[in-house]
Amino acid sequence: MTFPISRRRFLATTSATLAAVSLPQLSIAGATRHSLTVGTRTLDINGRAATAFGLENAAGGQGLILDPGERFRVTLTNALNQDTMIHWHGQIPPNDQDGVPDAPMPALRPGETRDYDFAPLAGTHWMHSHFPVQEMQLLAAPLIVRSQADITADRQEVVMILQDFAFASPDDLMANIEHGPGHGAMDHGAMGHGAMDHGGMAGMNGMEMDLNDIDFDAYLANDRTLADPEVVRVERGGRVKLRIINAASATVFWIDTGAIEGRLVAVDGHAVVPLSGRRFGFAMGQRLDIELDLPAGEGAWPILALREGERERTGIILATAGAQVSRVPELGDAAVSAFDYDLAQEASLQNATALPERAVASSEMVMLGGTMSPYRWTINDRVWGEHVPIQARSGQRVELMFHNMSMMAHPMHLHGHVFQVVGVGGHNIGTPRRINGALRDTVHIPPMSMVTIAFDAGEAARWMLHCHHMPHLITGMMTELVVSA
Ligand SMILES: [Cu+2]
Repeated sequence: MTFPISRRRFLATTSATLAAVSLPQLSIAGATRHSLTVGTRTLDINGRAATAFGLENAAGGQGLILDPGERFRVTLTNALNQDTMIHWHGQIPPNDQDGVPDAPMPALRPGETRDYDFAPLAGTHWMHSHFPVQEMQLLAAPLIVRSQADITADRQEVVMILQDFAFASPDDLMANIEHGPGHGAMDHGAMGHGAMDHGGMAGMNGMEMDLNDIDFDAYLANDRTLADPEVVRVERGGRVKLRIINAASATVFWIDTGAIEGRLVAVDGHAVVPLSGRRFGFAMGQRLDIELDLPAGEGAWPILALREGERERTGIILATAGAQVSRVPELGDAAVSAFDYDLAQEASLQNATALPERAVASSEMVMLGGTMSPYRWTINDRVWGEHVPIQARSGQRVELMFHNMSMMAHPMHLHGHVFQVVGVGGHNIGTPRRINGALRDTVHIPPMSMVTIAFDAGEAARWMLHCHHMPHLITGMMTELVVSA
């Protein structure tokens, strides 16, 4: 998934299947209507054919890249034999284009077509089904909106979308989580948690946490594993901007830039004060933009995504035309740590543009809870359907203090808003403190910790607030922010 920019010659790639995202079309800004079709596709997962969902554009690739100033004018077609609904994650469309079934628009029936038209936010975003079981079957794709600065910068942009894949159906995966392998085992103590691998890991001061509910069959970067990774051709001494999307249903990753030190320049599509490093983590729903300055000579540089708490990894390879590309094993030497159990990364992020100063009109605690057995995840002790909506008034400054009282982390996504992370605290963090943190749409709350977000309530409408861990969402971890006029 690479595309050229105006000041660079076209960079050829080695694989015929690389054009996963369409090349930006030359167009008068706003005049083009794009088409996206939700359908099925066949992937090769380590030599075994797999059927997955996808979001195909007119050029035959997945997802969409928009030019600066271009409107999001899309005709979406449901070519599945079941209902679907696509959410434009990271965008703030009018509420009736937000893409949540029956909130307020009904899902698209098989064969149905629907038009979308709104002014998009620039940055690295994505699109996915708001039916969790469809997202678990890879119904997700990049949604990249380039800025004028992207056009003038002399750097190659490389999109990397990460997903977790299982041959088993989502229903079987859920049955395994809830009841153990074979669905019938009642003895959770002896049988463990079925598909769960007991990814428990001690934090810095010994606190146990549960990391991974499902052992997937494969971890994908741009639809491929490290057995046959995408090789992206890069120029010697060139600058690369990685646009990385965690579209996995239940996997937190560390991005490892290996030999090259990276600069984290944006999260969730919003600029941060650049942060240097070789390893940055992110949870489901989140995005990382990382700039790399390549060495002057020939070379091949794997950009890896490491599954937190485990040895599995995936990734792509950046390689100059003459470089030897060697095989990167799919298992690392040792398990990597849990991501951000002490909020060290989140607390080190600083927005490039803060929210305007404004008095806080409403401040609310949001308790995140749940248990592995029974497998049930809650917001304010309630599941979706029994939830009590959070209220706000349009234009008012709202603060939500997430308190995670459970042993799993929860990436919390708020629809229709960009928020700022303004506070961290908790078991591994210490006394709550204010920070001038990142602008985001999805924030990761580790076990026994708290994170405070601030935002100005937007359009008067019902906006979803939910955990982006799909099995958590399936069991009910969603509520609403109801904004009144
Ligand atoms: Cu969760």
